[in-house]
Amino acid sequence: MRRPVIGLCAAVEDVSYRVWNDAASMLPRAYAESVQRADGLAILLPADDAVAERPDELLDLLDGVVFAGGSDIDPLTYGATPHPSVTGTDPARDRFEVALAHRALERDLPLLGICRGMQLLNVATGGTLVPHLPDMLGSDRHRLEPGVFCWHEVRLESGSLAAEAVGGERTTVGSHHHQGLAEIGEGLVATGWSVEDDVVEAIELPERRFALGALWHPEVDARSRVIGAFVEASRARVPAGA
Ligand SMILES: [Mn+2]
Repeated sequence: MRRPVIGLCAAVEDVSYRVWNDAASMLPRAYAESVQRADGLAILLPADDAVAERPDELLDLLDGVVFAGGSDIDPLTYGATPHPSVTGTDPARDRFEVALAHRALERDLPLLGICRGMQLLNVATGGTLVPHLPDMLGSDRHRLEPGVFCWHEVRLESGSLAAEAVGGERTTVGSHHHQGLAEIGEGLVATGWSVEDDVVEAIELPERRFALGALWHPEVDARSRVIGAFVEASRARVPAGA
């Protein structure tokens, strides 16, 4: 049987490599490598406005889709006003990912949102975001140092997909975010919370076979079972004999 095809939505960032400084479609390699370790076929998906118009053209090729981390979602995407801490937004990426998330949910295609991708899943279902958590918490404990993950405890709802994917009701997670969820999107339920401050860290759609958002980064944690659980749910979509 072939491996499940897992699409990873790419960022566009200014990147320096060898003699070049250029805008690049990119993701940290941990995303692809964690999918490959779970015996999935990882492919990188650059934003594409034609796909935003007709998501089936792309979703027909996939068994699962990952909304990855990256820059903040444009506040205009969810009807909020700009905030000074929100920079580097990419409306084309937002359009592409919101359209893919909508249609993937309609088709019940397995999807996993990580960090920004968790926030994207919330926005795509009509939810809103806290623009800058330190304004609310009085602390930047979910993003202590630029470019370094900090680790904190999360508790998970018993019997939830989040708890099943993690393999327990308590876990330590790699964190690097300054935004959180305000209003929860339609059909979503919160199933994970930061132990220290109750920030919502996991959301899911119970009606779907695998629709999970995590505010943390399972792809950088070799002990995490989350990517493996997602790839297994995607594998179930591969036709027998394919
Ligand atoms: Mn966190």
